[in-house]
This record gives sequence, structure tokens and C-alpha cells, in this order.
Amino acid sequence: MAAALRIDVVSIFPDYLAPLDLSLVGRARTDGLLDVRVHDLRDFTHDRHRTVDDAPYGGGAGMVMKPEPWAEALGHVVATRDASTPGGPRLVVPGPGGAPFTQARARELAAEPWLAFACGRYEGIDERVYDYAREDLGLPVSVVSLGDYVLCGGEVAVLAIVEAVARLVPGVVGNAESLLEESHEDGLLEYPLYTRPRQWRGRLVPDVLLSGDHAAIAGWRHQQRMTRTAALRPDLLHPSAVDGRVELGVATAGDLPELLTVLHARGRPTSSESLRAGLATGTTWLARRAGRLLGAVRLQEDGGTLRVAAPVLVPDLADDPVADDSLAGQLLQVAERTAVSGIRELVVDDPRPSPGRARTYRRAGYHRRDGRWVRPLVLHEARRDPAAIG
Ligand code: JCK
Repeated sequence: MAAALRIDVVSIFPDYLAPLDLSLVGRARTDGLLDVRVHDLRDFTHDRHRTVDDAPYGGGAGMVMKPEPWAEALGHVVATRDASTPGGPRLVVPGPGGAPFTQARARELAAEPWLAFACGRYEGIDERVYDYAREDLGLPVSVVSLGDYVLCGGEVAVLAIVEAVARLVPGVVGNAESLLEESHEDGLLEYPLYTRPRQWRGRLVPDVLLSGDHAAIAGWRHQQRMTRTAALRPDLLHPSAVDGRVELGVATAGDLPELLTVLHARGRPTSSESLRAGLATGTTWLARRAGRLLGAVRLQEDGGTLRVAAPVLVPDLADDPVADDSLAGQLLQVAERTAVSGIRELVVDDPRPSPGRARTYRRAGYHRRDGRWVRPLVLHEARRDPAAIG
């Protein structure tokens, strides 16, 4: 039987991939479910020193991988296509600048018949190798990243990706249920796990798990997952706060009732009269998504200073640090762009911000001065056209 998935890996450190002989992936290989072939890039060089790197054109730190050995190695891999893999592999290249490698991407890769991985080293691979693979070899190319930190090469990323993909290949993981039940399949973190003994070093297993009440157990587990997700990964609960399209616009009299409600709900009560007066003497920017009000910020010129009221967000977003950073951050940015020439600094009067909001101010370029948040403006920033917002 032909393997369900063929995987070729090209690296200057083939030994780095030795763990693919072990555990789940190793078993899948001996079971004939995976056909893994590791190639040494240096076998595709022709000089005495088996050179794979050279200095970068344009200068800069470090070395770049030469294109010639890569073209030969990839050509060799493609030339070994057979009846079960007639089309050529999808080329996956780990790199710190790639698209995030996610469970969705793992599912996509697990559905392919053939994957080839190019493990870079040094600062990375000559860009033309990607174009060559696409245009001359006809391979789909995906550059992927494991996360926002810097590794020394692609090998560790390939180990992680192959492991994530292999366990989705039918037959590799025994219990199909354990694949279905999983965290990241439904976007929440996992519930805590317990096994025997019931009491261990003075610690008990939660009673509900021994109750035999399946509905109560499911309810408790769901509540645990929600609490953990809210604490550790709020972005998973409010993805729209991060990547939904936010529209920014200047408030007019028609927006006052909605604004009044939000300010009251956030403990900043004001009268409609003073709010109306504020519209005349300064600028209030609103953030909306699909028409729904999300937050607001008010600006007022005062000599060379632009006074910025602490951005206010609607109650269901206000306590979410991710939403705060995204929305309050965008509102502060608008404040900055509104500043006309003559303004030398922005000042936010917010002496006791929440830790999340303090972080938002710092990320927006403000620093603390005498209980206020101050953002100096350089001249070219102070001449921006407010009409260019959006
Ligand atoms: C593949 C070489 C090392 C080191 C220059 C300038 C940021 C570029 C990865 N999640 C991930 N982190 N790192 C990798 C990864 C790193 C790699 C290679 C994958 C090949 N390197 C390297 C420094 C730079 N940089 C700004 C990095 C590459 C994945 N997947």
C-alpha cells in the first residue's frame, strides 16, 4: 500500500530530523502511513567545501543560502515523483516572516498527498528559490511561521509541523474522538485533566468529576475552558475586536444619546448639555463596527497642546485588554492625526489607568509625566491632513 502522505525534508542538518523516527511519527512510518525522506542540502553542492551560503547583496548582517544547491535539491525531490504522487509536492518553507502556522493550516497540509519542506539556516534563503519553485517547478509554495520569536533555522519548525500534520492523517492517532474533542478545533483552551489516585499529596480531584452526572461534568468543563480562555487568550473570545473592520468618524449631534449612555455605563456621567458644548469646542471621534458604537475619544486644542480625554469603550469591551489595545489604540492614533500644525504635544488626563490601558498608552507612544500621559509630536506628524484618516 502506498503511504497516505509523503514528506521530503531538505536541510544542512539532516540529524536534526532524527526524532521523526520516534514515537507517533516513527510508528506511522513503520505502519506505512507516512513516507518520510530526509535529504542533505550539501549533497547538492559541487565545490570542495560544499558551500551553501554567501554574503547578502546590499549588505547587512549574516549570510544567505545560495540558490544553486536549493534548485538541485528541489529538482531531485520532484524527479522522484511516482504513481501515487504524480503532481509534485507542496513546498512548505518555515521562516520568521511566514503566515502563522495554525491548526487550520495543519488540516490543509494533512489533506495533501505530498509535502516538501525546505529548512533554511543563517538569515534565510535567496528569494529567487521561491520564484523558481513556483514558476519553473510548478510547486505551490507556503512560507509559514511557528510564532513571533526567532529560531536559528527551519528544522525545529519542521519537526513541529510534521508532528501536527501527521496526527491528522487517518490511522496515525488511534482514537479519532481525541481529534474531534480537541482544543483549537472549537477555539477554546482545554479543561483541566485528572486521573487516579483521587487524593494525591493532599490534593483532591474535583467532586463533580466523580458524580457520574454527565451534564454537570460537561457544564463544569465548559466553564473551566471559558475562564481559562478569558484569562490566557482573550483574543480567542473576541476575535472581532482584533481583526474586524472598525470605522472611525467624527461625532455629530445625532450621536449624543448613544454617547451619553456609554459614558454613564462606564462611570463617567455627564449631561447632554455639556456633551453638546463639547462638540462645539473640540472634536469627538467615534469607533464603530457594522454601525455599532464601540468607543469614543474627545480632543480639544489648548495652545500648543492637544488635550485628549481618556478613550472610553463600551462596557463589554472595556475590560478586555486586547480590545482596549486595539480600539483605544486606534482612537489615540486618530487623535494624533487630527493634530494640526502648532500642536507640539498630546496630553491624556488619566492619572489612574487600568494596567491594560496603561500599556495601551505606552504602546501608542505616551509616557507618564506628573500624573498625565504625554506624547510629544514631531513636526511632520503635526501637519497631517485629518481627511486622510481611514
Ligand atoms: C526558518 C533561518 C534564522 C534568524 C532575521 C530579522 C526577525 C532570519 C520560525 N517562528 C519562527 N521563528 N524563527 C523561525 C525560523 C528562523 C530561521 C529559519 C525559520 C531559517 N532562520 C533567522 C534571523 C533572521 N530576522 C527579523 C528575524 C532568520 C519558523 N518557522
